Amino acid sequence: MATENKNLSEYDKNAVPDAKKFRFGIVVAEWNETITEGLFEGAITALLENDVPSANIIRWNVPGSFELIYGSKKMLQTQNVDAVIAIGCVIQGQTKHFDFVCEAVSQGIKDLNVQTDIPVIFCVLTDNTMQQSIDRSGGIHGNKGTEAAIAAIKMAFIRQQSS
Ligand code: DLZ
Repeated sequence: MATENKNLSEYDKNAVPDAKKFRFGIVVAEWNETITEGLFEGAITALLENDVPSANIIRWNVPGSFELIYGSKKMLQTQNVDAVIAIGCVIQGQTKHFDFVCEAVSQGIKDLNVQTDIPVIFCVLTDNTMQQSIDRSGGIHGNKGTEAAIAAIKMAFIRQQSS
């Protein structure tokens, strides 16, 4: 059972801050939908288990991982959220598209974190095979959506405490 962080100087990596009053945006890419839905389930379950009211969770869909950048930007600009979770899954194919999408979405999400004051969590799987993605979206290697939700709570807390 995780304890709660009281303030930043007492930071404990195993503690999850009180999340009851935070609002979260979740932006979900529709490409590789079975995987991104698994990641979303992991994320929303973790938020609800940490007492985030369902009314404080806003979900938007975007077509692909490339669009997570714009979707996350508009989410943080318009929805009064404390953190955004960007969920996508890019799987290696026959062309260079994988490299371009991975590079763009990782740099784009990084840029939002640099340029704006609201944390955007990178929950984008970049795998060689579909099986690797299955294993990480509720399979044998857990659920990266769950980890992303905990990261979002921690980052919302850090933002609150440092404002
Ligand atoms: C085009 C494309 C390809 C080939 N592969 C993926 C993928 O594996 N995962 C993903 O999220 N999106 C993919 N896309 C779509 C792009 O992200 C984007 O939606 C289109 O290039 C339109 O901008």
